[in-house]
Amino acid sequence: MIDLSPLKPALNNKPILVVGLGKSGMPVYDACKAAGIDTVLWDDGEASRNAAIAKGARVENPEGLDFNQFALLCLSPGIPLTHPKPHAAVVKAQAAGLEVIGDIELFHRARPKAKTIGITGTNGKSTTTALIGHILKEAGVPSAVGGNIGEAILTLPDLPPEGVYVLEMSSYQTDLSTTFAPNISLLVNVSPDHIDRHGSMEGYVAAKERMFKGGGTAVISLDDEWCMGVYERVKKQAQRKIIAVSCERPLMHGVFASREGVLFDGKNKVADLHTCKALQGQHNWQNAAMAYTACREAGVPVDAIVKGMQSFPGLIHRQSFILAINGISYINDSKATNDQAAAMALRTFDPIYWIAGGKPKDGGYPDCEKSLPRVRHAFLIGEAAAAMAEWLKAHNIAFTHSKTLEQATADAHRMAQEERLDKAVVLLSPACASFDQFRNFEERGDAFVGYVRLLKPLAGADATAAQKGTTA
Ligand code: UMA
Repeated sequence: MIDLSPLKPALNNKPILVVGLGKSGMPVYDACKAAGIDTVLWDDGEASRNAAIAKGARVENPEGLDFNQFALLCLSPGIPLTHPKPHAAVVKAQAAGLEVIGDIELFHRARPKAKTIGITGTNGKSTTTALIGHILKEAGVPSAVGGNIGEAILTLPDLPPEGVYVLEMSSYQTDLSTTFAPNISLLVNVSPDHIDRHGSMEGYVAAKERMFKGGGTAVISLDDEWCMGVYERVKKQAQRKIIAVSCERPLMHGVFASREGVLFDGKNKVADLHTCKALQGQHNWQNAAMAYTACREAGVPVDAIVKGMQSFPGLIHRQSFILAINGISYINDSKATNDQAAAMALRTFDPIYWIAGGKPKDGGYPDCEKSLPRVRHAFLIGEAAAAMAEWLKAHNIAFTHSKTLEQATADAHRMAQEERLDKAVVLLSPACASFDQFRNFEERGDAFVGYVRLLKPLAGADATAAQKGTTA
């Protein structure tokens, strides 16, 4: 746990108001308690409040409180700061002239000299974050990985001075980081997302751009117009060393991953990315190029970076290889809860026995549509199945209405093993949320891995080649 005691002098013996008691809020309470800092807690959910009360915390509805008694408001990232409308506690805090910050800002104020690498972007930031953490670990650099990726920052260990904190940062978290910006900041890509929370695309990009204030290094992709805008503005400010990364055009003074999967640093070839098993597909080559640049800037030797990329096991539930049976790979991409994320998987494999469906999201599947010719057959599950069936019919893609994930796994397995097409995959990449049949995407992915592990090579299959490989 991060030691927050250096914060104490600035608090003037006043308590911190903590609103939101989930994954990031409760560690704020725990770390404050350990440091002898008083807190008053609130959560709009009764169960969360009761859990905090059971831990002995002081829980009070901020509506009835005088905010002048507090040193600051620490808000959880998921709670609206500005849009669609600020949470009532934010309104009261602002009226009382109270700072509103997040847990990452608290960390920074307690450990202002800590070395940090921050990763933001719309897609791929978790993979890039995990990859950087893996490379640093394999290279013997003391490091810890946290932030939006799931480990709240205050739960991370206190690292020695040479240690590096690798932080995935969502736009919600950058919004709440009023003075903090990482030493090395990465912008992987930007496409429309979370507009409801930021009011507009410009608001969303501005939140991400907060990662580049002050000095340090900026690593920015040039492959979309929004990133290009950030690149130009950061360059103009001239406060950070800036390194461009692209997957679309060779860069004399930047890092480039070619369409063929070769990574270049300027003119020098650094690695054949096909040797990095968990980093397949152009979107992963972008992640690899970003991670390579960050680790190089952090002082890791190039050969150690390449070794780290090659041994990276990938993220569970994200295009993660489970096993192969007779050359057919079974891939868990349960994290693909929307069209865009599933489209990335569809672009990566060919031919695909595609397990899709679940609780549908608005907007249909325009991104997946572009890769439909790679789908050999779809196996549909959950609430979205009927609408997906109509959509597939309109594009002449064969499908089976399997209803449940267990049935879909069995159906896809049977067909894939009968046909034994070269490079075929059975892919769970639902393009939908999981809540109609599972608690979350993790539970859905775990269930799929469980069903796949029980599959048997079918009659006539080459049993000697069966079931090789491990879960990533
Ligand atoms: N709550 C209220 N009032 C509200 C809204 C929420 O009281 O109006 C309470 C809820 O009852 C709940 C708590 O706030 O008890 C949840 O807070 P939260 O939504 O900020 O979520 P945490 O559990 O604290 O998890 C957060 C991040 N969640 C969000 O940003 C939504 C996690 O990112 C992150 O892993 C975690 O901190 C640790 O740092 C998740 C996420 O969905 C993965 N991120 C979004 C994304 O990736 O798209 C941004």
